[in-house]
Amino acid sequence: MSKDVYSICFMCTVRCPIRVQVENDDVTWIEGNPHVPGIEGALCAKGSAGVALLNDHERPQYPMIRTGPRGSGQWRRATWDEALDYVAEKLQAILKQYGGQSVVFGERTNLNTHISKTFTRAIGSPNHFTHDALCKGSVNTAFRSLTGYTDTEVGIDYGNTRYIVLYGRNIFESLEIKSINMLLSAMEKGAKMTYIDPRVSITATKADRYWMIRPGTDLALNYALIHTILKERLFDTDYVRRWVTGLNELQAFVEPYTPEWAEKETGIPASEIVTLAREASEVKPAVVFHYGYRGAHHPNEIHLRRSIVILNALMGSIEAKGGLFFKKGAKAAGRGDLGKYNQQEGLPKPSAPRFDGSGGDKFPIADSNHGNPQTLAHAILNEDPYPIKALIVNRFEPLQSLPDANTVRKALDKLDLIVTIEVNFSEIAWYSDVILPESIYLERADSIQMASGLKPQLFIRCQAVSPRYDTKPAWMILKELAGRLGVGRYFPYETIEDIWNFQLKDMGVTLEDFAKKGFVALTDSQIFWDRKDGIKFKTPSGKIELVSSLMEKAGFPSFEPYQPVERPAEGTFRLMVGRCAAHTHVSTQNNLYLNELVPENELWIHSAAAAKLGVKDGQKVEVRSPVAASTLKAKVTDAIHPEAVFMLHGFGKTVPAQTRACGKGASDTVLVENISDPVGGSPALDHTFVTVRPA
Ligand SMILES: Nc1nc2c(c(=O)[nH]1)N[C@H]1C(S)=C(S)[C@@H](COP(=O)(O)OP(=O)(O)OC[C@H]3O[C@@H](n4cnc5c(=O)[nH]c(N)nc54)[C@H](O)[C@@H]3O)O[C@H]1N2
Ligand SMILES: Nc1nc2c(c(=O)[nH]1)N[C@H]1C(S)=C(S)[C@@H](COP(=O)(O)OP(=O)(O)OC[C@H]3O[C@@H](n4cnc5c(=O)[nH]c(N)nc54)[C@H](O)[C@@H]3O)O[C@H]1N2
Ligand code: SF4
Ligand SMILES: [Mo]
Repeated sequence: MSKDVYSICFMCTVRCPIRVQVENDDVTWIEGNPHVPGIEGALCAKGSAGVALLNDHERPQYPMIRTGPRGSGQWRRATWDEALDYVAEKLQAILKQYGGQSVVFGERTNLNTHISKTFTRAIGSPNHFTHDALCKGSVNTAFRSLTGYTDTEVGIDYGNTRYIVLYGRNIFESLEIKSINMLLSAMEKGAKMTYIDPRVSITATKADRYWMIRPGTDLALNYALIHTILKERLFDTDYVRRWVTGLNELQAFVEPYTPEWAEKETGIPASEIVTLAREASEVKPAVVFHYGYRGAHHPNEIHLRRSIVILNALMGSIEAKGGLFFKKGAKAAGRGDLGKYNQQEGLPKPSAPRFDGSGGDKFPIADSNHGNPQTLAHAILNEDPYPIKALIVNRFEPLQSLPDANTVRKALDKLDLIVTIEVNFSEIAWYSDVILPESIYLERADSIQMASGLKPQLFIRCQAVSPRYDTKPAWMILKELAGRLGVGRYFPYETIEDIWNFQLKDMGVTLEDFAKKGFVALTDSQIFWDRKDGIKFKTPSGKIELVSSLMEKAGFPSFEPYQPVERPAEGTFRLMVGRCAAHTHVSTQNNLYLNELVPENELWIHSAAAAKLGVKDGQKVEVRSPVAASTLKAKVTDAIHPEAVFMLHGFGKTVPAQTRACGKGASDTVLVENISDPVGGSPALDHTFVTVRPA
């Protein structure tokens, strides 16, 4: 018997809608949901490799309790009751002695985050964190400082753009299917792309203009662009008059930052900078200066991200066709909100401050809904602000995603309890006391997804096949644990249908509405706000605040004189990191198919620098940073700026149970120093200098 199941991919966080073909409880085919505009059957390599994850023997197959020292790989198989009783007993003792705040729950944001947040609060802890700060915390803060909205509340109208500028936003490798399909169609209609990166990525090869910028100097480029736009009055005057405050202050600030000045800093010719400003202005407001995620992370990142958002504001492209837009949710479509368990009445609101100083002393204006987990090791080691005794992680890998991983590992040794909810034998799973194996996305259903946008839609992850092993969905694991801790009343569901019905109760949508196409559109037409009078900026002034009340109130200047990012000393290089199309962060390196495509990472190094060091292409080199050293193969190339070296993120695994990935390549996370942008909240992952020598 063959059947189609509409669901949501989870080989990466993008969550593309999929159609899964199932025969005799086995997956025979996966493709993008053909009914969803912009997807239309498309799937990436990682999405296709979901089948290999499903059938993988090298993943946790049952609950496991550690029997030897941490990380020794000595385990005993446990039943679910045994494992959950064990965790509950330990947690209870910790909660009693040290209070709710001594337990930290970390996870990558996912469809069930409202349930994990419920769990954390129910046990009295303020310490739920997500990946957000590590990924794009400073982008989030930059948007809030200018518009009052977080970056997740903003989208890009790729399909109608006429001009796009990407700062290390390697969109064709670090990909999202729908965005690149829309962008490619815009490029077919004549949209122009400028790509800026110290490294020739795949995206660089597809761009109309590529600039190999000196690493860490994008801010200088942007100040010169703003200088030119203001001097030549290339901005959208009506829009700026109506919606922007602080233009005079901006004008005075950028006065000294001429294109000629920026040329010396960035290596990009002044005349080209002026040309870009003029070209973009010609097609405004259908212009996108992409605010990016990962490239150019330095301690002053807040000012780079703000300068990018300001360029969009000057083009009038915020809430414009072909520019950026505010995502519209259920309310804008005249519906009630999707239900969330963490909003239920009576759920405790812990009064202790967060462990990570998010929204507090360390990161006063970072988004404390997400936290700043890069302080985890410091907090544990120094008991600052209080003792932390237990860590529960769900779909998050502190040992490969938090900078200076060796120090993180050392800090974990101080904990009384580490519990990991996982689908892989990750470094953190292997270092835990208990592994609670989650069923993979094809084996489980999850909470409904609200996809806000110009046309808000609801998507649903349905279970395609039965679990291959003794695993459970996280929403069930947390409910069963909560029950054992005496807070089961906050989890009033037995089945996924109970969760769905609770979520849908105010929406005017039923489960049957998903049956035909796997999703529900809440409107027929795009919802744009009226650019003359209807844009609902959430700043105190109701406008885009170039002089930001959020920042100034916290004592951070909106504009700071340009300070060049430190240049590498003779014989050292700036370490840059990034992704490739075949892997998801740190998750897929052991996947049977994807491991074959890209089995290890290499160190990109400029050929002149390599020649000086006597390093040959393919040769093993030692890379040494102030905090660690690793070895990997060199990739000698002219396609990188001579001041930098580059490696893919996510390799250098040490868990023997992952036989395909173990010992291959090097971990960037061990090498990078733990330095942060204290205003924006992101770790400065491109701010470490390394030396290189033949191994
Ligand atoms: N295949 C795949 N796709 C993904 C993901 C994945 O894991 N795999 N993850 C998703 C997630 S969570 C994210 S955050 C995004 C990340 O998407 P991107 O931000 O596009 O991510 P990276 O691949 O890290 O690319 C960063 C680029 O910045 C460049 N760079 C470094 N320093 C500088 C600099 O000073 N200036 C400039 N202009 N560039 C610089 C690097 O050379 C690198 O090419 O991708 C998403 N899509
Ligand atoms: N050094 C360095 N650090 C970085 C980055 C970098 O480039 N360099 N990138 C940063 C960025 S952009 C991001 S977004 C973060 C991402 O950081 P993470 O969220 O930690 O990384 P992921 O690889 O997305 O997934 C983490 C874990 O989730 C597990 N997992 C996958 N699917 C499931 C599931 O269905 N259920 C459960 N329970 N677990 C699952 C995977 O096996 C993996 O171990 O890392 C950040 N940290
Ligand atoms: S981008 Fe690829 S891996 Fe990520 S959700 Fe979409 S299909 Fe799956
Ligand atoms: Mo990310």
